[in-house]
Amino acid sequence: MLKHIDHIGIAVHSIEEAAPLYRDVLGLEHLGDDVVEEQGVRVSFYKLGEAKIELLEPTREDSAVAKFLARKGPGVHHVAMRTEDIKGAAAHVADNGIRVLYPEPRDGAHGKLINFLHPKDTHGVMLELTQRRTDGD
Ligand code: CMX
Repeated sequence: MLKHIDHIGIAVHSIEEAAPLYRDVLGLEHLGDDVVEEQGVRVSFYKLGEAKIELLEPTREDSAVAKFLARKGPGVHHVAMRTEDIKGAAAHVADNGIRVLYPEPRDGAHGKLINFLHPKDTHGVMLELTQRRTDGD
């Protein structure tokens, strides 16, 4: 059902301030940036093997990431797991009593389909399901 970790999302106040650690000190390749208006975030991706680090900076005060930062401060916001069948994976999880946040997958960064499992049902770490639309990454 799940292939591998796609990325780890880290909430930060400023990508500009956080990026030098990942890019320059840790030496991770910068894969690109995106803005996901629906989620109220600007994101920046760094390659780590077949997985990525995703820095998340809020673009508006009412976004989930802004709320997270206000409540907890910077830190791990979610772990994303790649699947080739996001609807099937979400249905399976929901059948097992875990809250899936969206009835249908939504658009994420770089055109991926995304959905989330409620962190209160997943031992405190929010899990994201993600599916590529094409062979691109
Ligand atoms: N990880 C772990 N716990 C989290 C969390 C997260 N990412 N987000 C919220 N929580 C916890 C809070 O700490 C809080 O716990 P306590 O009550 O024990 O303090 C509880 O959940 C409720 O927090 P809240 O701030 O009141 O948040 P809401 O209930 O309004 O919303 C959630 C929580 C998960 C439904 C909402 O954040 C959501 O819809 N998330 C999915 C969308 C998202 O996160 N988008 C950003 C990423 C986009 C991307 O990667 O492209």
